[in-house]
Amino acid sequence: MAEPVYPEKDRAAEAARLLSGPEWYRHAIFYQVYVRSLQDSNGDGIGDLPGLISRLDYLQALGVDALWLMPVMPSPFADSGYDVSDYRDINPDYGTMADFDALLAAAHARGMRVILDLVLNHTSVAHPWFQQSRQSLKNPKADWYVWSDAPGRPDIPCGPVPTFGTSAWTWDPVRGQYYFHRFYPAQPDLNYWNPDVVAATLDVARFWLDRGVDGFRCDAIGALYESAAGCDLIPETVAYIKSLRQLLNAYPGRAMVGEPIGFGSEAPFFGSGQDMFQMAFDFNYGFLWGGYLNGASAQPIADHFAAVLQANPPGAQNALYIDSHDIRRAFQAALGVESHLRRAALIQMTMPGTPFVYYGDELALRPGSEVVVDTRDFARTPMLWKEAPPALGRLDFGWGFTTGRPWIAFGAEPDSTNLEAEELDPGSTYAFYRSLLSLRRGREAFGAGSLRILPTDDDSILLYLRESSDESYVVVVGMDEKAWHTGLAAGANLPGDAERLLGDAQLARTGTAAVVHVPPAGMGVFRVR
Ligand SMILES: [Ca+2]
Ligand SMILES: [Ca+2]
Repeated sequence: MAEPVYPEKDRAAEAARLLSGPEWYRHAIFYQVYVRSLQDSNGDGIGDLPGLISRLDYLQALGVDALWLMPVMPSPFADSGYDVSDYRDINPDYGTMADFDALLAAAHARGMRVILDLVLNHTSVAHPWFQQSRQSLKNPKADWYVWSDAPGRPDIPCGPVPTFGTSAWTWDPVRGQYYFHRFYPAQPDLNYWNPDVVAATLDVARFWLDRGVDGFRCDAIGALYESAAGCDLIPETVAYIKSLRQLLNAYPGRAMVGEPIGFGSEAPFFGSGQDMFQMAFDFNYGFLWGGYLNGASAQPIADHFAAVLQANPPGAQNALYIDSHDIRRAFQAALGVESHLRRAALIQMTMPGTPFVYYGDELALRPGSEVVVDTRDFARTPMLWKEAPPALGRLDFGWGFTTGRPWIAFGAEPDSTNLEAEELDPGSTYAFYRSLLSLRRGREAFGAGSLRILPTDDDSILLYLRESSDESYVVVVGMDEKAWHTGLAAGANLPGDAERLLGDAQLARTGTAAVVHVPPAGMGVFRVR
């Protein structure tokens, strides 16, 4: 091993400094948890909060700073918990409020934060608010939902979000009217034009902040209000988000991330950078990286991130993911090529933004094939913690997730994608994630540094520089999986010599130019100052 070119900082101290400051969310690595599929503690086949608590040490060792819990509130489960029937309790499948408090305490004791999925656009049909609203045209909550005599209203020009059906209106025989829903019929939209709804939902946020949560991931938040002018992030919804942010600001050190609807710029979700969301999901990269990395050209990725940086106000940044509960597993988007997935993760960790690792990304978890709620379940299969003893039938084994029968069948190839197997293999995706998360930790340049794209004369090489006040890093990602490439970046003007911290590419300076040699599917991260 060569002598380090640059004196190493105390990365743990740097991480502690960055993660305790007001912009901690820019430096944190988030981990998206589907509680149902992470760890079962009582053998009923359903992951739960005590199970999650038992895996916090694992997550901390992996390098995770914050957890996003997908919905943990009571729900009839028509949409995997995104149909809430009680905003102030815990789904009994997952545990109790005492279990939740214990999770918060255990996470905080490890310096990890916990944000909750806040699903405010709609409730479950089973929510008492809806049950009351549907009773008559005149009751205290008659106007809490969006009702109509016809399956449509001139002031509501939108249909359902694609994949949730063909009509946004469902007949309710109790009330004798139709109700509006952007998502499944079991998810009626709340009527935000009613100030009581605004007050009640802000109160829900207050309830959880008082309980000690560190913020929210706001589901479908652009869809709160509808008007003749449109249904997505109209001015009234913007005003609501600003109220929510004001509420959040009363609690120090909290942050929230918004889920846009569809593609386009995330910038409208940030406002000034101080008055709406701190983070919003980057749908473009999350959905399209598979195509980017399959192409030979690095240009679209470079263009995307350069445009993002241009559009976003100071302090706010995109939340970067390579898969989630809503889309296919990263392994599928990578067309089954793990090196492809790893390069996508490298970009996710080193381009401007906050990385959100979906549980199982670190194992390159394969998709499942069983459907319980809908086909998105293919990306929601349980974690694989242990190898199957040879004597046991693979299908009957719980893989360390459960001692019982799992709520849904495990994903494909469990023999090679369980944690025990990957821990033993220095070439595994898990080993790669360990080094990748460790690389990002305590390095301000990746969380909040500037970005300079370094164009080379070979378009199958993505090359960029991230800089903080006292450190500079070069990242190189090869687009080609089959051949070596050499690229010359004229005028790169790198500030110093290259010390490779990760990967297999080579980087050298020749005058003001930089030269990179990239193996097939190669990559590299270099410190240059
Ligand atoms: Ca359980
Ligand atoms: Ca709505």
